Amino acid sequence: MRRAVVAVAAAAALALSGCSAAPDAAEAEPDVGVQLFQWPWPAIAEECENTLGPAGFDWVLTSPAQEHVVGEQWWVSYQPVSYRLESRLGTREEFADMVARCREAGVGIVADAVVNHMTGQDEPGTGWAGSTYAHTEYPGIWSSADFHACGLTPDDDIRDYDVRAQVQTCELVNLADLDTASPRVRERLGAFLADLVSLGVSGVRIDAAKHMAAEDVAAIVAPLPDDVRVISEVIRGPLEPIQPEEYLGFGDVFEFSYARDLAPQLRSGIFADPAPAAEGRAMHVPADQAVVFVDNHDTERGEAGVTGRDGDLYVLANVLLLADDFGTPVVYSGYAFDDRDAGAPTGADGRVVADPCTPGEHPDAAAGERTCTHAWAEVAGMLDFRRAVGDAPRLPGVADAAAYGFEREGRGVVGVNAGDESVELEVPTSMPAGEYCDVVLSGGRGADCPDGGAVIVADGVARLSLAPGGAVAIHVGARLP
Ligand code: LM2
Ligand code: CA
Repeated sequence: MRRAVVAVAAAAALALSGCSAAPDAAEAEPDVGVQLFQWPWPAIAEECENTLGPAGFDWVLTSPAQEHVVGEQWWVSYQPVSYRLESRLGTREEFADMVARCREAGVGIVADAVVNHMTGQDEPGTGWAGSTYAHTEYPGIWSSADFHACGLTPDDDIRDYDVRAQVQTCELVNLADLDTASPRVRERLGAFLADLVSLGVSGVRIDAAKHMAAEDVAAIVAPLPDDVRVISEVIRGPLEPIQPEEYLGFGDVFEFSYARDLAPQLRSGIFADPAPAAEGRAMHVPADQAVVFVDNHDTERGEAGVTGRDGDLYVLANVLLLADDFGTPVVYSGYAFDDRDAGAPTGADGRVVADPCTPGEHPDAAAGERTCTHAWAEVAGMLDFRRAVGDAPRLPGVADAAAYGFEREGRGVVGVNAGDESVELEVPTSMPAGEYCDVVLSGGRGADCPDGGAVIVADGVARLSLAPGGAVAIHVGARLP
């Protein structure tokens, strides 16, 4: 129901704008997110002011804010102990301050919300903020009657993703599974989300949404205001019974197919044009409800995608993500690691720390250091590109050796080279003839275009000089005098 309202409003806006894609069309509202994985609240507030707002990011996806079990690993964030907003990432006050300061900088906050489960601990314990708990006992919040006891597997753990009831009512890696069909449970979880909204968040990520029946999630988010963005995390398993499409009735979903399609193209240097966004892409939810990404905190530790460990290819992946006309892109920014479980660096008090990123810098992050993806010149340049091309459609591309490029009709041209030979790529374009500044190299600062940053468009062709592992992008707003 919530989503329907949004869709009708969007359709009305489209009708008003006449749906024109002419080169002088008004720039479409860009809508780019960034996942600041395990970034503490005060540091996110600073990034909003110094880097994200100026670069034009629209929202930050945070890590969970809930009180969690005590431990060094990053994933303690996914074992809630209570709904107090007191965590290694900051206090309730700091969370509220972050939301306010980011909003002031033009950046919304999308909070990761863990509502499918509580802890995966077998022994009783005390959480980060002092709340006591046992596996299915959370004093003042939940008792064992509020949890599923699926009775479908020997230890009540999920075994078989082909069995819907197991996936949704058994325990995910021993995490105590809330009975989200219960009205009482739904109401309490809804109150938690409402609390986040009362602090000003603009959206929520529903963690482990696949592990809750879509109707349960629908009921939990139903009381939220219509303009709160709900993004369900439903990892697409192509042959599984539970599909992301089930979760579109009340919000958007993360579309895992996007990165799975992109990565092999970059690795092989063999690129294929996707179907036009308006027609939809195979195994993708519709573009207007798809949140797409190169990687996230789970895939960079699991799936064989392109990640920060892939050097140039990772830059190219982000360039293509941001140049595309499909879905809402989320840039991922975390920290380098060599142990999957390793938590983000902490101070003496056990709280997570993060130094500010320097806009335009692209540090070579060693294990434990922040990648600062969101501050890279290449990313800032592509946000600039995205603003300039607006809703101009992506046209069929051209390939030459391991290089590939395409036009956003009349407004921008992008090219990447996934091979180890230089390529002069000729991309047909209806952009006006002239000299343009490569925004990937310049970080979007077109006026003082760096040496080697000029790209010629003549006779309906953009000539992109693509170094091995390089990317170039030009747009109508970065034409040189
Ligand atoms: C998610 N989405 O659906 C998160 O994106 C993902 O990062 C979470 O897993 C998962 N679902 C649960 O919220 C992470 C991490 C796991 C970790 C869990 C719980 O990837 O490794 O599991 O959080 O903290 C860990 C141990 C696991 C153990 C479990 C419970 O790795 O071996 O299971 O804790 O103690 C016995
Ligand atoms: Ca469940």
